[in-house]
Amino acid sequence: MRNAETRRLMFNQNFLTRGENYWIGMNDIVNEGTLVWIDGVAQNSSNSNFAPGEPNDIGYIGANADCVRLFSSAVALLMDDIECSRNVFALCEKN
Ligand SMILES: [Ca+2]
Ligand SMILES: [Ca+2]
Repeated sequence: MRNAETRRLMFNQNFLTRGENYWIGMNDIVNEGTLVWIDGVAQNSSNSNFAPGEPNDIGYIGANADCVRLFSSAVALLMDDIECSRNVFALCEKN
């Protein structure tokens, strides 16, 4: 999910169901405001694609949004931080 081309292909092929959310292995559980991928790689503008105004540490029911979802908008796959307690699908990537 770090690769923009991969996300573009997935979007074009309607790989994700519109309206569903998918964990992608990025969070700021350890240090609020410092997002890292599950393997320790730091989040930056080239390995992520957040929706406008995100990440904002706000989820569906308020603050402490520490896990990042991927979802299909009308124009692209976008990221947003939401509560880690949400029960959503998960995307796994093989090397
Ligand atoms: Ca957070
Ligand atoms: Ca958010």
